[in-house]
Amino acid sequence: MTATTPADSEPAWGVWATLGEPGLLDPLARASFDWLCLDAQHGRFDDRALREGLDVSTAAGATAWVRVRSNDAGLIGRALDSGARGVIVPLVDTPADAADAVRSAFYPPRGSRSFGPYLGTGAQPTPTEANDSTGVAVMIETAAGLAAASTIAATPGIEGVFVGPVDLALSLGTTVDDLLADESPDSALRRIARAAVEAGVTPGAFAGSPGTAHAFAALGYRFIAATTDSAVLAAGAAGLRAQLT
Ligand code: 3PY
Ligand code: MG
Repeated sequence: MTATTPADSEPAWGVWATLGEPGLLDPLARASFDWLCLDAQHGRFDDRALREGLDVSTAAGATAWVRVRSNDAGLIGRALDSGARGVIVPLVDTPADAADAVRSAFYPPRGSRSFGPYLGTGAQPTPTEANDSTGVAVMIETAAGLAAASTIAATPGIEGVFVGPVDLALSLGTTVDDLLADESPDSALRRIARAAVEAGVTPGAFAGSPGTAHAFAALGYRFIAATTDSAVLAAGAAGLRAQLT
């Protein structure tokens, strides 16, 4: 994801890792997806698995993001200290929440991230290098976040907004299928994508399956988690087993 991802470009397709197994990230990282995300909110990544998973992903040449557990300066700093390219921050409801996430992710003068290069391996980036390469994507996944989508997307320092469709559907009292099927020009998912594009940041979303990923792409989303580590394993295992019958 870059702040300049054009609307007519190919989406950046990602894999969402939830199993908390660093070793699984090596084959995923080599499978030519554009990015990976290690999910420390709902996935099984504890602090150590996150660090090891980031090492494995980076060694395999992947661009690895972390979905942090919450919008917390300590968690955001630690994910970045461990080598994440950027953080995906859940449940961002207001521009003030988005500004908090940015402050946590960048060193002064842009933010208030604390320096302590002890978790990563290899040469550690200087604060200036880190500030130039760190990404923050804020999740819009509530009715409040939807209402504030334009001002959230316009928060200085964010690289993208990222839809959590399941929480968004829960918060709006609907379903993900109905959100995707809403053809009105002012549908929730179109409003969020439009807010991002108008603010010059990338619209992203969790899809979880190729069909849903294409549906998000058709709505203008360009940074899309198209599958998960467990879905990859299940599909691979089923496909290989079928070859034995
Ligand atoms: C959601 O759909 O709410 C998510 O956070 C995806 O993981
Ligand atoms: Mg969610």
